[in-house]
Amino acid sequence: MPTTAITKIVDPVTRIEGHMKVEVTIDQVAGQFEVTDAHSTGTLFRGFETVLNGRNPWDAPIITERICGVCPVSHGMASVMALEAAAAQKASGNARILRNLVLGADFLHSHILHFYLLAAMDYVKGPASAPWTPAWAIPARPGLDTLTIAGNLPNAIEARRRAHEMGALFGGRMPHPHAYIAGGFTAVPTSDNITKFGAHLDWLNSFIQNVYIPDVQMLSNVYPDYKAIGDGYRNLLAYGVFNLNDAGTTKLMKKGLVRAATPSTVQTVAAANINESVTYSWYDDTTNNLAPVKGSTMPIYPKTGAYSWLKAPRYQGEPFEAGPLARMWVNGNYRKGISVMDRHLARAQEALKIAKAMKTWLSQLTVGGQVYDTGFTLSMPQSGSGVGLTEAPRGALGHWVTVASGKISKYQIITPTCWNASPRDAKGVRGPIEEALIGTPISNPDEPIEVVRVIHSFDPCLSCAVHVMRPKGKVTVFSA
Ligand code: NFE
Repeated sequence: MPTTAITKIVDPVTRIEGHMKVEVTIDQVAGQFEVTDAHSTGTLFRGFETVLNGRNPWDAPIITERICGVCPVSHGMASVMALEAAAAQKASGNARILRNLVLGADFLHSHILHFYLLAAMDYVKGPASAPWTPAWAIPARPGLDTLTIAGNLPNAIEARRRAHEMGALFGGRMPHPHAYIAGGFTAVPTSDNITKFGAHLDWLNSFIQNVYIPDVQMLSNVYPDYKAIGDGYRNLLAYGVFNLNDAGTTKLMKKGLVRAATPSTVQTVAAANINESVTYSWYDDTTNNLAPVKGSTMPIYPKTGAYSWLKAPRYQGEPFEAGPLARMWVNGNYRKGISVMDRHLARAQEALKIAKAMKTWLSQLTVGGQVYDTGFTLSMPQSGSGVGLTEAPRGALGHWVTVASGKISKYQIITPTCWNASPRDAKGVRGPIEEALIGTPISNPDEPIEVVRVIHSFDPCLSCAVHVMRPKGKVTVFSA
């Protein structure tokens, strides 16, 4: 272990999008290196809210789906929900079911992609060639053969392709399906599409049960120490998703939150309790601590003390973790723990829950049936506002829209990664990933693979550049 500080750039740290860096301070505590502080930085100004101002409200789902190629369907869903709330309408019947099916397919592709192509590489070695190298040395632990390229990785790629094809069968294309419109859905189910969708779904159900879940369990068995690493605040938040009736009163994954002090008590969630702090974000301080319905996107760069383009969303002033573990915990489906490995296990088990439900939904479609609410006014209200709270694969997602003179006058989006990867808030309280990193034991400060494992357990839709600092030493920089 080096005793003199070093400066080093590792590029890339891993194989995800390039919009994030995390700076950690590593120090010796009781003779062991561990993370003693962390700063999470979103390095990309997204600005979709600004793009939407002055647009026709009908454009919002199409535009907001472009926020991301991994979770576009969730943005389409949140957007149509917000518009329908503004117009006091709801999609029903076939439209509700088709929305669920295409969103469900997106969850399946995303969860499988995350485990095999993004997270597993933190534990097993790839071949010694690009894009697998350069890579940090991973201390060998036997028993992970199925996670290699000679193991289930090719099957995972096929699983992802099949899930994408399912989305395209009803959504028209993947990513960015254009089928989500306020008031309904644009595709009418045919027997042919239902049969094709069902064949892929059966294959995926089998893959999830017989390959994905056993592989995650195997990883958890080989790395039991990661059940005690990366817990964070233990506050969990879910908005709920997949309406099971047209009124939206029952959902496959319900809305709720739990706090660390009372983990068995699911509390209600109200959008009015959410606000966003910008004290440490590159936004104008006059927009600090606003509820998203009143929120504003006023970039200021540079700004003293700020270190992220992410705002810091808080619920009743507290940071909350969003994601599959939050959803599964709120629903009572997974309550074994909160840690790196629990996030992976809950994600895999959620995939099975959704895939099984999709089989039922498929059987509920009416071939050739109506997919648009004819009672829906084709013109949006000239003025009004609405919120769409739903779930993306990575967790709670909200869109807030205000319409004035027939145009969008305000649009605010809070993504799950914004909840998880947020910087400090106005009170100086760390975001969930920052907090989860504290106390993480590090075996080699020059190649702190443990830091990446904690970050990846949240499945952030970002790439990570990790800055490692040692007090009194030079700075070691790992950039993606
Ligand atoms: Ni870009 Fe997304 C999901 C959303 S992450 S992947 O899941 O919303 O913030």
